[in-house]
Amino acid sequence: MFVIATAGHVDHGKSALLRALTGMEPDRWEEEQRRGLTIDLGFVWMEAARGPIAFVDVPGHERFVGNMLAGVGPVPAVLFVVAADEGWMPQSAEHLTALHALEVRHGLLAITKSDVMEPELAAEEALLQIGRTSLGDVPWVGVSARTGDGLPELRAALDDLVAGLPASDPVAPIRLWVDRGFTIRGAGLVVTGTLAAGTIRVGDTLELARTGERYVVRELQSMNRHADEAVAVARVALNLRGAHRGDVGRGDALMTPGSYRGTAVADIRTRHCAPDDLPPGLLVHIGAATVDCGLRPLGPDTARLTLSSPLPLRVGDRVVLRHDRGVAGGAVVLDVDPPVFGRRGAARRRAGQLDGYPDAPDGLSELRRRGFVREGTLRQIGVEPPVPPLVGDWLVAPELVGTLRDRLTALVAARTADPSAAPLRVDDARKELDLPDVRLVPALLAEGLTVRHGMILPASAPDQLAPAVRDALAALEKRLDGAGFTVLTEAELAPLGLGRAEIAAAARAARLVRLAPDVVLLTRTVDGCLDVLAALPQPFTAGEAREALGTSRKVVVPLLEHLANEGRTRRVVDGHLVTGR
Ligand SMILES: Nc1nc2c(ncn2[C@@H]2O[C@H](COP(=O)(O)OP(=O)(O)OP(=O)(O)O)[C@@H](O)[C@H]2O)c(=O)[nH]1
Ligand SMILES: [Mg+2]
Repeated sequence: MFVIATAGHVDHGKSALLRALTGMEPDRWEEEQRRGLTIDLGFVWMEAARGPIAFVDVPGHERFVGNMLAGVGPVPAVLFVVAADEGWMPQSAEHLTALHALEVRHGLLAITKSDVMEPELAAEEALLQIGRTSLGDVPWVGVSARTGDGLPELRAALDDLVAGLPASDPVAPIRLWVDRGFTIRGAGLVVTGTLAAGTIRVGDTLELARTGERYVVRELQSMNRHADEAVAVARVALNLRGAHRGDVGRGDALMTPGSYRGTAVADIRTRHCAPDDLPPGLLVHIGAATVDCGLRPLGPDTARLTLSSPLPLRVGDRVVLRHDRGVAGGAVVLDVDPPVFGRRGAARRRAGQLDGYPDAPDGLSELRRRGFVREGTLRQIGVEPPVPPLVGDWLVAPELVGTLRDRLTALVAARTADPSAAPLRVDDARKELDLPDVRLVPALLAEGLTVRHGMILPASAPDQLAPAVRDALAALEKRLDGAGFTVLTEAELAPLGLGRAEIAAAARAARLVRLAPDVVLLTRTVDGCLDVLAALPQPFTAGEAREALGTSRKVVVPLLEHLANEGRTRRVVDGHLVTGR
């Protein structure tokens, strides 16, 4: 299925042409038919050589430009209509500006009312105007809805047009901009829209971006017929289970759950208008949505938009900007998660940064800017992950991986050079390198290094314990055998011949765990306490762990942190922990 929107000045014959082509009535309202004027969007379709073509018929009157924009927003191709007798008119120009802002690249020009006047003159002027936009050189056809002249040629040209449309991604996450919502007795709420990418199936769950509410698709129709699934590009009508009148309407977006983030502040690059020429208050149109927004110019062609309500924007989205005098131009969304302006000069610096942003989403520059980012976060803003995750779902900029690896190696080397220094703990390395997740530390270890008992050690580190230390430890282990959870202090250990350097060596050899000067534990005590914790009802709190071990807060807090860093316990909600991975 293909979807094409009309465009053109009021009364130029858009609706009459669709009526003649499809035999269907695009003006749905009694008022529209009475006044011979399209007010709101109309939806009709026809069978064609390459599959059905659905049309979104838009109003040409300047008062209804908002409705027009809701219709063309998600549609990839346009049937541009100019009447032979009137030629190029103000809303011809305004509609063209909007199509250019949205970067619509596929179109066809119909010069209507060819029974009233020869179409050539009007065609010449229109082709000149259209040729300067993203639509470029388009074919044209002279046609009369009254006599039917030119209709066969128009059909043939439409077949050619749809043959040249790019395929849409059938597995993309859904972002369905709703252009109509109505209720049917006995069935509840039905919403319609142009599905630009992805596949919707009966039984799918979609999330309403505005509220986060989820709805199951109970029934799916395309062209008034039931369908088990609809693959983009398509016109779809969805009956949503549990939705009531007014719950979902024009401008709402139904999304694949978890696939998006609502954005109220976005940095943009303007197209065909300069930020300084725009008023500080505007309307922004995207998909079928229209919201008020504030505009703050940053650079000669960059600005920050602050939306009155959040929208599920993606990097690379094209939007239309409109003020009270009409369509002003458009913009491409560069950043949907821009930094807050803090200190003086931040806006100027930001303008400099935005100069380097590409128009099309570029995964690698997005990753480089952030350094670290979760795969899902990139996808939510419409950016394909450019590299596989380093660990978990963490992507790290390729250059940064090398730098971090070198810094980590240097940190470890500094510790190993000093025999009295304790080995570098994994969590300290995380803090030192400012990593967002402790799991990144092992992933960044250079060859020859390994993690043992929460410490980073040379993989080949031999058990270099001096005989005296080994004897002292053996005696200690023997003394504490069966003693339960016992905490040692440096002060207690020193008389046994275990000073700071010896404790550090024993820690490297995984015989002692030193959490603080007066919290030193035998490694086997730590192992043993895990059995105690595992026997607790899961999840447990730090307080419960303290009680079970019969120790103090001062001990249990670093101990639990140590266990978490080693992955032997896991934090769940509200500071609760569970044992095991
Ligand atoms: N003679 C002649 N009249 C036409 C032709 N096409 C449309 N008309 C007439 O022009 C008038 C406007 O036609 P519409 O189809 O309503 O125009 P429109 O572009 O849909 O107008 P809006 O939707 O309000 O922007 C109607 O009275 C039509 O009968 C044509 O090919 N020849
Ligand atoms: Mg009309």
